[in-house]
Amino acid sequence: MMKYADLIDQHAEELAALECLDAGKLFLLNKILDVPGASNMVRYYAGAADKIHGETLKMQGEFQGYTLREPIGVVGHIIPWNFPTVMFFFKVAPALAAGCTMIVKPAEQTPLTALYYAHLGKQAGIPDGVLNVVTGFGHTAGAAITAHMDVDKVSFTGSTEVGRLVMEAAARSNLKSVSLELGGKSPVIIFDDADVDMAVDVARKAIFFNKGEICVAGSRVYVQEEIYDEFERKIAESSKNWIVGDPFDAHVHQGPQVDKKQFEKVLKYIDHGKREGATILTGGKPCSEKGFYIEPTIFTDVKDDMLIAKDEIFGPVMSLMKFKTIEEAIERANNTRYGLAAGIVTKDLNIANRVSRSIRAGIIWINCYFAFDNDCPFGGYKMSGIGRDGGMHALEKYLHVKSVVTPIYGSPW
Ligand code: TXE
Repeated sequence: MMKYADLIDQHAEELAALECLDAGKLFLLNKILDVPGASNMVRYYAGAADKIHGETLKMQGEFQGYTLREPIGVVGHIIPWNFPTVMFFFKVAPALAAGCTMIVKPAEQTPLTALYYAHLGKQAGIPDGVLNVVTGFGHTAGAAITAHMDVDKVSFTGSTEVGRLVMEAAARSNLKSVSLELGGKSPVIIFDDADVDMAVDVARKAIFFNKGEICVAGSRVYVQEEIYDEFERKIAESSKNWIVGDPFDAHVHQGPQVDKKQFEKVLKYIDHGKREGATILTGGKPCSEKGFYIEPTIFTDVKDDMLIAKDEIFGPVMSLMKFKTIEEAIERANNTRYGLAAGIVTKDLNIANRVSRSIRAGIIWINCYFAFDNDCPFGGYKMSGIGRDGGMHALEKYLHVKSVVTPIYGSPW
């Protein structure tokens, strides 16, 4: 695994370019964040591989008992197109460390880096048959994995709709273990005492980073009434400096949506928002005739029950809303079927503590957003999923626990 990590670093330039061509993700960020993040994650789990321990059990009878933690077996990893590199290693690195064999099915939109990572894995000396990449569509290649009788576990990241299909297929076949990382509609709550410029920066990144194609995107922004007007004015100004264009250009903040289907889906939601009575503060249309570029879009006059405030759009579209009290903010933030992430911007530690414990979501960012680390478990409450990627928690998904019991004084049975 250490050798694998070194090879990833040595090929960072090609990998970043492939990701840019395939997914429209920014070349520079791929090169300085996603690819080195991947090798770093491989090293993190490599360090865990020889620290997977069992326990000595406190048996009441005259028995000696202990547990073994064994690889769960053959794992199917089904991954999406928005972070092809990060998703690949979120799944593959802990499963390798746990001793599993695996089949990775990348998204049909973005198979290139997964194939390159398989090639580097072979060069690193991972034995044949351990790390396999099978490209293909979801309803064929993906479904074959989820229904297979010899696959022991599926680890899936993608839409909530397909997550449901994955569970159904597992239930109908061999009851394989399933973990799901699904969609989100994450709130960012900005309190009156916040530094407004910092809050604008957090909220802007939370939704426009990676063109909004990110499961933890902060798509619902709630701002307390005293600072609302100032915030609205400043975020409108700042979104003018958010540059959309060629993802190979180092000055660009946002590339094109991944494909035509996603581009059209986002525009449909924007149109729906207008028809429901929300007001466009900035953006609201494609940037150019050619390519799948969409202006960073902010809606005001949004009601909680509008589709744009309820559905995962997966594009650069923010719903900006006003609130009065902390209780109201908590209630509205939790009023969603999702529970993946949340952001809080405040200088008041009591507010930060209270709100972070009251929001039902897998990760809470206080005065920041997207702060990830290898050791940070990540996953959803409610319909955002089951199980955790990241950290030592991810290893557990790929391990069985076996109890072994022996009589201490010969066999009494
Ligand atoms: O995802 P799918 P799509 C959300 C986001 C986006 C929407 C649709 O809102 O707009 O989903 O994106 C495989 N059996 N997210 O359609 O279909 C598929 O081939 C087994 C959030 O691209 O869920 C791909 O490898 N597998 C999300 C993976 O599932 C199947 C990231 C994801 O595709 C399958 C992506 C089937 N029947 C989209 N059907 C997040 N949580 O980050 C498809 N697949």
